[in-house]
Amino acid sequence: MTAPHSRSRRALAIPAGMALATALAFLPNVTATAAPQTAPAATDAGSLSYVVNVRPGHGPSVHVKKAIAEAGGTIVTSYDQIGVIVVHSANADFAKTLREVPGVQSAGATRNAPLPAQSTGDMGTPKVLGAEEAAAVQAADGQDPLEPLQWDLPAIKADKAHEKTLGSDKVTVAVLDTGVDDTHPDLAPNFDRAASVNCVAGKPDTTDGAWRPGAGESPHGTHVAGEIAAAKNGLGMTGVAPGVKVAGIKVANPAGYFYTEAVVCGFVWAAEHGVDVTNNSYYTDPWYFNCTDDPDQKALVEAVTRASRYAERKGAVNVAAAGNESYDLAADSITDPVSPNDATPSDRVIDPSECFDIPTQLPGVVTVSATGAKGIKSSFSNHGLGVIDIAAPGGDSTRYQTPAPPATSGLILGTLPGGKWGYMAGTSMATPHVAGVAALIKSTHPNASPALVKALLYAEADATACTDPYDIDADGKVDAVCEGSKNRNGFYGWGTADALDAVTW
Ligand SMILES: [Ca+2]
Ligand SMILES: [Ca+2]
Ligand SMILES: [Ca+2]
Repeated sequence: MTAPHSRSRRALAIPAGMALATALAFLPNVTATAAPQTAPAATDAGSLSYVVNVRPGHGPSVHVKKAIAEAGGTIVTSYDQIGVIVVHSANADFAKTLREVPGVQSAGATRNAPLPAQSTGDMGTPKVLGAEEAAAVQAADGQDPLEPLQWDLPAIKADKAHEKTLGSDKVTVAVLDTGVDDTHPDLAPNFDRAASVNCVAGKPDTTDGAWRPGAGESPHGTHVAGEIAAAKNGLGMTGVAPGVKVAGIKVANPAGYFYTEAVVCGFVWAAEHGVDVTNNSYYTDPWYFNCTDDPDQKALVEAVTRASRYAERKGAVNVAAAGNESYDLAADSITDPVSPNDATPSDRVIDPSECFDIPTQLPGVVTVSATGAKGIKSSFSNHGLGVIDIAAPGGDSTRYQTPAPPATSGLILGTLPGGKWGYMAGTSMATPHVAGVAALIKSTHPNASPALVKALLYAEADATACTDPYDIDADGKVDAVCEGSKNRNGFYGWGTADALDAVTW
C-alpha cells in the first residue's frame, strides 16, 4: 500500500491487501506518490498553522489576543461566528501554551510540516478520454454525446429524472476540493462565481478565478463538479443535476493537502453564500483519524465540527466520502498506516468510536460509500454499520464489476481541466452523485431544511441488501463483512441514491 497524502486519493481505488502494482494496473496512469519531501519556503520558515477554539459568538478577547501574541502567534483570521481563530506561529510550544489560557477551549497544530508545503505533484491521475474513443460513442436522442459512457446515471435513475426536470438554478452545490475549472464548456453554463472562492490560506481569497486549480494541480475538484452539474447542452457529458448551479471552494493546497483551516474557511464561506449542498470528497489532513484524546487532534475535530454544523445551520446539506481503504469504520480497532501524512507516518491502532475521519464521520454529515457498475460495494470502499448513510456509484476495477455496453469503463466519467473529460474512481466519485441527488430534492422542495432533505434522501434511497458473502475478487476469501438489515446496513446504509424519486416525491 502506498501512503496517501490527501483525501483526493479517494480517487484511487486500491483494495485493501492488494499490491500497489496490481492496483495501479487497473487504474491506468495512476502513479504512486512518495511521502512528500517538503522544504520550508524562504518566508515564514518554520511556521506552523494552528486553530484556537474559543466561545463562539464573540471575537477573541483582548486577553486571548494578548496570549496569542505573547506565545509568538500571528492571527491570520478569526471566525467569530464559530469561535475558531486561525494562527501562524514558529513556536513549537504554541498550542501547549494556548491550551493553558483561560477562555481557550482547545488549540492544536493543523500540520506537521512547515508552511507552505511544497507541491509534490501527482494525486491520482485520471484516465483521459481520447478523441477517437469519444468519437466512437453513439448517443441516443436527447443524450449528450458522452452520456452512453455514463452507466452511473441509469444506476441512480438520473436519466429518468432528467425527463422530468434537470433541477433548479436556484440551488447551488459547492465543491470543497482542489479547485474547479469553470472555463470548462460543460461547467461554464452552471457555474456560480459568487459562491466560489479560494480558502487554501485559511481565509477567503476572493480574487477572480482563485477557485481554479493551478497548472499541474489535481483535476479532482473539476471531475467532481462535472459529475454533479455538467450541463445538458449537447456537448460532452451530463451531470446528475444538470440544471443546478455548482461552485468551487478551493481548500487543497498545490500539494493536495486539505488542512483544517482551509476546510473551516470553506464551510463558513458556504454557510454565508447561500450554498444548499456541500460536496466533501476528502479527509482533513494530516490525520486519517483524529483522536479526541490527543489535544491537537481534538482541536481539529472541534474546529471542523463547528464549521460543518454552522453550514448546516445556515441551510447546507454536507455530503462526504467514506474513504477508499476498505476499512470497517464500525470495527473495534483499525490500523492506520498513513498518519500523519505530512511527516513520518507510523502504524497507529485506533478506536474508530473515538478517532474520527473528518468531515465524513462528524454528526449530521451524510457519509457515502461507493458502488461499482454491478451495483455492488466497490472493492475499495470503506463501510460500517451505523457509519455509512447511503451508497452511490464510485466505480470499481473493470475486472470486478463490468458495465453493460455501450459503457466501456467501470470507472466514473467526469470533466477535467482544459476542456477534457476522463475517468476516475473512488468514494470521491460516489459522493457527488449523492450531492447531485440532494440538489434535485432541494429543487423539488425549495423550502426544505437540511434535516428534511436528508430525511428524503434516505427515505427515497433504494434499499439494497447486504452482499453476503462479499468476495469481490473471487479468490474464495471473504473481503469484507456487511452487517445490518436490507433497509439499513454497513455497505449501503439506507440504500442506493435515487434521482427519480428525488424529482417525483
Ligand atoms: Ca454536457
Ligand atoms: Ca426509491
Ligand atoms: Ca476475496
